[in-house]
Amino acid sequence: MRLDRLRDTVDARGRAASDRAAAPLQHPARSPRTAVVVGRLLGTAFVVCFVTGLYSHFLQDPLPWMRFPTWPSNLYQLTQGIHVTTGIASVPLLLAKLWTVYPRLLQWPPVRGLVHAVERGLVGVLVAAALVEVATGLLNTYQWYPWHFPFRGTHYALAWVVVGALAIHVAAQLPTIVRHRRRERAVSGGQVSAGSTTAETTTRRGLLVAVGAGVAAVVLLTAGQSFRVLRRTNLFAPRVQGLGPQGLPVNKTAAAARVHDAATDPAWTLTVVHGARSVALTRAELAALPQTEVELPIACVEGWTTFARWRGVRVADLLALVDAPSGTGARVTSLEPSGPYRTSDLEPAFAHHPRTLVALELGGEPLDLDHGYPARLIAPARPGVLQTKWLTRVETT
Ligand SMILES: Nc1nc2c(c(=O)[nH]1)N[C@H]1C(S)=C(S)[C@@H](COP(=O)(O)O)O[C@H]1N2
Ligand SMILES: [Mo]
Repeated sequence: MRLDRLRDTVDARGRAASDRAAAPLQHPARSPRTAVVVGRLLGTAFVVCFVTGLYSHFLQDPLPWMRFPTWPSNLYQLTQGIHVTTGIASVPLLLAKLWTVYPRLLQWPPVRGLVHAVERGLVGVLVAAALVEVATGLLNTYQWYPWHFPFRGTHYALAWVVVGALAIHVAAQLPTIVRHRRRERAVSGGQVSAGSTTAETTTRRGLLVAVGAGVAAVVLLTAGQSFRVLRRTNLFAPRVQGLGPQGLPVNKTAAAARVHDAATDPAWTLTVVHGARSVALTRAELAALPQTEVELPIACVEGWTTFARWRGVRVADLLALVDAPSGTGARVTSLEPSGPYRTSDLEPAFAHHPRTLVALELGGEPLDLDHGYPARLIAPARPGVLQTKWLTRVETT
């Protein structure tokens, strides 16, 4: 049959070309075991990122039934610090994993049937989604958005793609993963294919040490933006603790938010509303109410956290002025004319929390204009994006 001959010729040529191309890429550390060992670390990093990312997502866009802990007050520093730090750590892991397995792109035959084709296609999706996810996340921490799609929605949707494709990939590779679960097993079990030669083991260890050093380096050089213990080695992170007016970094200035005139207007008042009841308080009237001092962090979604000492009026006390019952939540609104951070909602446990303040002072001085003068919200365990600056209104929800 001529068709059979043609198929055999194509197959032989393809195999020869594949072997020729793959030969120079052969490396003792490019073994299934390396792929499994690095894959385990990378998979763990992705799962940690996914879970902490979901937490951050739902804090900002909760489903109606969701309730969040108000304690510990630095909870979001922990979850988001871990999110960004593991994301950064996954860069060297992802590169090592791709280096280990990319010669497989050249394998012959490219597909061995429908299941194999689907599996390879999904690996393609996984790799592409993971690269975009990690790269956009990293650029976001530097507040650089060189693209035209909304960051949050894309990062969130891709996270599901990555985790879904990862689950299928792990399931498909389960036999290999189990075989390399423990080296002793592979060797003592006499499974020749799974065991390693000494040369292989040595180069693999070398590679893993290099990858481990890479992970340690990127963590040491950036995690100081999130965690005080590492602040001395923070050389590359976009934020430095303690830098900025009143020792606090500023993302959005009053000028950028176009609130300068409204925020410095001596006629400014804070309006507090519950149903038909409302009061408007000047800054002097707010300052004459009982003041509370708290030590609370600004923990930004980009990963940086800075603690500060705030002083101001409890939101609960303001709500009591308009007879709001303790089960009510609250919405605060900024003078900022537009933008996603103009309002934020406090569920009842946060609105009535004794450490949730309309802050007037920071570090013993009136708030800097860039930190939200005349008044800003500060509450425990919330992402920075929800700590609204330049308040004009507090209303019950
Ligand atoms: N009105 C208003 N409030 C805001 C913001 C803003 O852009 N507008 N930025 C938020 C963000 S993202 C953070 S992390 C904290 C601290 O931001 P800053 O660094 O700009 O002070 O304030 C929050 N409050
Ligand atoms: Mo932020």
